[in-house]
Amino acid sequence: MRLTTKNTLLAGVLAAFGTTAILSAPVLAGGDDVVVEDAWSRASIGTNRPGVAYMTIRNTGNEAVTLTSIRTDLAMMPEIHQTSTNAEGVSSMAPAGELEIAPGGSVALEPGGLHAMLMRLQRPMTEGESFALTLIFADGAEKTVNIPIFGIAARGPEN
Ligand SMILES: [Cu+2]
Repeated sequence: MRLTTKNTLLAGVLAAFGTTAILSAPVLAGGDDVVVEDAWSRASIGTNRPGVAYMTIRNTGNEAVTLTSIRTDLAMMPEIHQTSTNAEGVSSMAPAGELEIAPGGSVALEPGGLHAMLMRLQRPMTEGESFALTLIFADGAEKTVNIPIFGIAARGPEN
């Protein structure tokens, strides 16, 4: 009986908003519109040093998406970092903050630039294995990708 009442109420709400409004409502569009390409990472030596992962994150939707954080069982403190090089040629890195990706745009995490820093590794990153990493967007959407682990000297996704 309760279910019937609830369904009747829902039907009323749907009717009130109209079909068009329902169809165009972006329900957690961030995750569905995001495509991740060329994800890769390098093997680590033990767990004392942070790991790193790279990928291209593409927004195929019609609205900007904002990547706010990342999560993985592999590391307790995963974070998007930006590497920059100063006038003296000394490079350093810092948290990149939120990354907005325009409709049809993409952001590349690659050596020397943005990267997923995997701090406080929970286990070594072993060549030939892979791990899951979840991208978390401002609207609450999540996208989990499987990232292959290449050799310790790998330089790109083709390794
Ligand atoms: Cu870093």
